[in-house]
Amino acid sequence: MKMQSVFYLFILLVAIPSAAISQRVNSTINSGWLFHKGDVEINNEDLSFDDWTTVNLPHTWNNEDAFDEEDGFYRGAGWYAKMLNIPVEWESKQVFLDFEGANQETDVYLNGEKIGSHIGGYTAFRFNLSPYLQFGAPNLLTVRVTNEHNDDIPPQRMDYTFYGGIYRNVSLIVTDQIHFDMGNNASDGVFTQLGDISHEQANVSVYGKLVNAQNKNRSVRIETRITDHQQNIVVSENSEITIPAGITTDFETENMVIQNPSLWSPDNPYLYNVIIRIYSTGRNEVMLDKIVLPLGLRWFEFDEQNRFVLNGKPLKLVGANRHQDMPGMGSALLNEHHRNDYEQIKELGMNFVRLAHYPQARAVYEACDRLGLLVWTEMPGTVRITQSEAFTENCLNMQREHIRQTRNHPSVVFYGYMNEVMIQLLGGRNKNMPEAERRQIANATVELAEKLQALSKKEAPDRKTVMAVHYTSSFKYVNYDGYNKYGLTDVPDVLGWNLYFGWYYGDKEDLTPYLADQHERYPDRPLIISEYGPGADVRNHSKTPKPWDFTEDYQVIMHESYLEQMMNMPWLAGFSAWNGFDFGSERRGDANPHVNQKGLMNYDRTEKAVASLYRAWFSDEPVLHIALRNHTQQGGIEDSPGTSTSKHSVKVFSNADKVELIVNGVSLGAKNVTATHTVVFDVPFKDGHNTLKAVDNNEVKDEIGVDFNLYTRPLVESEPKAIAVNVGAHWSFYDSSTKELWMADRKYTPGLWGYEGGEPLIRTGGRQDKTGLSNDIFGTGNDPLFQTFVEDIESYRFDVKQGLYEVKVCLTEPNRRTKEEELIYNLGADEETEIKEGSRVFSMEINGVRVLNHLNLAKQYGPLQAAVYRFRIFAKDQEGIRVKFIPEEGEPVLSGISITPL
Ligand code: GCB
Repeated sequence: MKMQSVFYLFILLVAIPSAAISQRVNSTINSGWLFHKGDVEINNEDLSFDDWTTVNLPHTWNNEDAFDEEDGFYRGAGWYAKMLNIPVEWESKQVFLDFEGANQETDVYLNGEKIGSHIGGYTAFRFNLSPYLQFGAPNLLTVRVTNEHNDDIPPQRMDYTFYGGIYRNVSLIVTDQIHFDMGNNASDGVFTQLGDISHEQANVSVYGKLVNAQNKNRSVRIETRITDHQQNIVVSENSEITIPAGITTDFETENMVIQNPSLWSPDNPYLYNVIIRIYSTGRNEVMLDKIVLPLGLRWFEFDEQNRFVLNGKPLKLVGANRHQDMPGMGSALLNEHHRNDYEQIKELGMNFVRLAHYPQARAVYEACDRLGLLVWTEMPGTVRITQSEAFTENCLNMQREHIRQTRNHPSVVFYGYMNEVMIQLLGGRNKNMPEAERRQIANATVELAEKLQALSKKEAPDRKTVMAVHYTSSFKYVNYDGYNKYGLTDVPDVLGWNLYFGWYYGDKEDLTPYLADQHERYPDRPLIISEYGPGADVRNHSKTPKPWDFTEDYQVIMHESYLEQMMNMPWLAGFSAWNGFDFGSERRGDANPHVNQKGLMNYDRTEKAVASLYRAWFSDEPVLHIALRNHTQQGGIEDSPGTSTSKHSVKVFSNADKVELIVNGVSLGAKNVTATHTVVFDVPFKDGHNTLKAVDNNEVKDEIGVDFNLYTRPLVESEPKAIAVNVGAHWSFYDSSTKELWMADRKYTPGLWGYEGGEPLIRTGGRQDKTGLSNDIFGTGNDPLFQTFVEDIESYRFDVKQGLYEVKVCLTEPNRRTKEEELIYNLGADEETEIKEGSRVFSMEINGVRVLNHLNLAKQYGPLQAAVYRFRIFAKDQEGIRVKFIPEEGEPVLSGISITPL
């Protein structure tokens, strides 16, 4: 290695505490790493860091490329390097290097020598550095991480982005030679075990291992204390133990009794601490190591009616799923980001979270303990298993690490393995698979599930196991009820159903009959609806919302219906919405490409309207919310000539008894709030600014302003103003950067505007009709505007007053096979829809003037490329604006059109 690069690295040193320490020091070393994307030869004499960049951890190399317009994202190796300045005092200590997570295979080198490796992207791992360190000297730490696909490692394909890199904290932990076990799967090394618990008394044991890394026997005293929330000592036990030289020994403090315990629950997340210390024995006792564990006293079970029961009381689990990524950062989140997310979920009034689809950061489990969120945590989900021995081994190891790393957290109640693991096997793609082959794969899957079940019960006998399966009944080609048929659903203690009636398939109302049938046939099975919910983009709104329009309105409608249904299934233990937050899924082409938009919250953590619906249902705080926060820019045509208003229904979410809405100073009256916590008012919007004030029977108030663009009937009755139309769509799209409201489309009627000839592109033939495309449209961020079309359009007309106008035309060549075919996780993907191939050529005239000649979008721009033209046109009196499409080959298409008076 070149001397000058070493010197450079010295400058990046992070101060590592070197004071004499009698107990462990745990310090992150996240700052000032060098990073190189791609592989390097680590032992190469010429290794230079010249083209490496400085990064701070957490870090991923996919925070940008997983969102660009090119297919795929970098899945390969990356190298990290950091110089560690190791003080001479640490020679008498033990130094451990702790990774909270790196995706997904990691090799670690110290001073060029490989010291270990780890498989799996979501669990922590740790190495003892002491045998390799040079004390009082700089040591070069290099780490190779790769997120390349590996058939032996779960997850395989999933609907989320597998960001690569060291995306969680890295720490040095320095302990005495005598310490609690640091080598047990990066766990605490010490575990709490709850015994009998009642409202009167709780029984707690603590066990673990002690390590003596010295070459002489040592006698130590172990002190185990339980302290309450105010740090008062509740119980304290001592024991003495001799640890032979170089040996790891078991220890246990049994049956510590707490009288009148404060029980842990979502309403009262009371945490005790267990503080375990090791002291040297003899005249001058010195504390050698100390560990502090959270302790929540609670018990849970399922009753005969399959209800979840916490501390003796039935509790419906109400929650959300959560993925670990945010805009611009990918998965490289700070502890604060993790904590904020769970605080936000809790604030909705929820008591439950599913950490889909993998173990999450330590800060997450700590937050859930503190906030009182019951946790379903699972090992990396996968849509298929591979039948290699290595795959099985990796699954088992991951689950072991996962459980040992998290089982001290009282919030954790469910350990999951497998998510929709038979989606490929039972899907339409495998319709021609011989039954014998399908059964063989199914049996192998069940066998793996049984191994994971056995391991999970052994590692955490006091928790329930769970798996999530998907709806299979209406799959066209395949065995009805596959999961039950092959016996997979008999394996876990609790079954999670991911159900998307009203989105990927069926009607939202199908939820109850489907699940009731499952419950009837398997009455002993505790059930959770582990996923449900439609995609929603807060830029899209509709008066006639439908599945797949990605409107906020449809999202509200579907959640309203699900909530009502789920709360009326007494035997349903609980549910978790898909998803708490939008999240990155590189292959998706929805309204905001590369993002799965089923979040209750946007990707940037701002709220969608539906979040307040949950608050109204579940929060203990007063909730009164006019559901228009993301819909303050609206437009429409007056209801009938001369009314000067346009009526639109507005929802108010509330947990009071009565709500009154006052619009522009006029009361629309008070309405009773029903059990669904939604009140609907028919609001007459006037042109310009409208104020809406809601007040409930407890004097709680909410207020919002809406800017409404009212168009008169006929248009010529008022002064000309801009009109923008999201052609082919039944929803409006708002572009906040240009402040354009692209209104829902309409057929032309005299005096107003609309298309003549042709029909909106609706994809049929799948399990759900879809308006427009679900593809990334290149060269624009306004995908919903370009994703819809009127095909075979003849003309677009605006019956406007005389004047000079700018006419803007938005076009895209839609001819491409839909990418959904490739998105295994898209549950509608077994449809055989193909967007018609073939070229189209057309010309365009505006008011008789030829403005575009022989336009061939496929040839000139390529498919799915946004093309925009602006024209100036003088509309004569009585003439209006008429944009005519003249077909030459194929059918003309139009995605958007606007006119602006100049
Ligand atoms: C599922 C999967 C989840 C997907 C979700 C969806 O069933 O478990 O990973 O993201 O559906 O949005 O399609």
